[in-house]
Amino acid sequence: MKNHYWLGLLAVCVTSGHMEAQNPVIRDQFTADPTARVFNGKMYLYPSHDIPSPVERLKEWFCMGDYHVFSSENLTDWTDHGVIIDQNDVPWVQPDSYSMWAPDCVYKDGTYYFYFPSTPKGEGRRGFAVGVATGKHPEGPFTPLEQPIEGVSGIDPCVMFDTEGKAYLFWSGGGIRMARLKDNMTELDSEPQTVKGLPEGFKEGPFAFERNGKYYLTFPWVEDKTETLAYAMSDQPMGPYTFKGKIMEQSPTGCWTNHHSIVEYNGQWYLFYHHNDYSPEFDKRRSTRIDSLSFNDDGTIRPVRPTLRGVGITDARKPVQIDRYSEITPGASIAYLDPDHKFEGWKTVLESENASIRYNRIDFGTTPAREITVRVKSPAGGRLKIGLSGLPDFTMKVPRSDQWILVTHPVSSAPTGLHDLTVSLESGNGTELDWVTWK
Ligand code: FUB
Repeated sequence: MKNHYWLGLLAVCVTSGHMEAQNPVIRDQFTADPTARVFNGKMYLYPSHDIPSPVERLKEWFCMGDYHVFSSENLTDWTDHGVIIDQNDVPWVQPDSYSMWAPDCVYKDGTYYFYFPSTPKGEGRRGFAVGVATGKHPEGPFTPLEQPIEGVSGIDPCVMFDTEGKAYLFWSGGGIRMARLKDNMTELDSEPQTVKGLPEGFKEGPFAFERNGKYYLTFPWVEDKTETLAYAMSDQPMGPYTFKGKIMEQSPTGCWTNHHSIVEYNGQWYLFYHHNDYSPEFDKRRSTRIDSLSFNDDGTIRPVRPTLRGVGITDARKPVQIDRYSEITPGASIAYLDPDHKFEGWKTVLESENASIRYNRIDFGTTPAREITVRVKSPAGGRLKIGLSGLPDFTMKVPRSDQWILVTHPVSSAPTGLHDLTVSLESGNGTELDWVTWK
């Protein structure tokens, strides 16, 4: 996005806190441990906020000092509502402890309850407590309670409601723990207990939910080297739970953590999870991804394959970042536009003839598109074949250039509606593509 026109567009988007995205979905900051919740017909995202550590002791560890909340109506365009809680505004949190780990947020009787772990104040205090902040709107403002929840020692709080509307708190700390919550949502209503029936091996990040009268307890689980996402099911909110298997395998790139939430929105279930897309060299700087999730007839969860394309429909009139591909062939690859500034995003590299990349679900609307523009760099010059599903392919010439240039070509098929795009290299080995758009 180095071209001035698009830099201008980006500046408008960023100043209004507005981002459009595939995976990762938030593209201007790190967003780990994504808890997604639907409130008032909108998707809200409550992640933790990884930052490069300003303090020496956390240079090689997790470092988070505040929480932002994001919202979206289409899972493609996201609004950043800014900071909702800062560590130094919470009375019980040790100042500058930078341990605002995975949060949750739920609604009950007119109030939004935001749950978060952190390091409690006190000389030599170790470990985590879980606090609550309350607000009248999902995007805040939230007011933190004076003290953390008594009896909870650990991280990764998650609240589940049963079919009667009773709330349960799950968290991790020496296994996965749970207790009933009182109606005030801020105190335990039962002795904490460790959830039984889960597999051996490290587990954290519980996310529990109810669907069709069945209770699901899902959690990151180290089966081999790094965290998979796994789950157990029960007919009762407090168990006994029966282990059912994995939802997502460990990452082949070695990112040690995964952390997730599962939510239904407009009739489709989604898995929110994280990966270190913008920080491949250090896995404590993570970013939120979303992929679709579905269930078998018996209620078990179908495994989810992580994708870059993610979910949602992309507007043909905006830059379509085809490096977030649906499918890629040998000879095509992706790379950072600028390895020193990874938030600038990625490019597609078409190394050899016939290499191609496909990007699904582009919306051309009802007004036929008349021309395509490609941001491209082709040291050898060459030809691209452009295919839109259901329409005839055409080729466009790309002039020789060592710099990024915009190349525009007429589109005689006048696309409207939804199409999948395939871009293939006819000639010009080493041609690079940033994005594609239509007018
Ligand atoms: O983000 C810090 C910790 O990493 C979370 O609390 C864990 O679940 C893991 O994702």
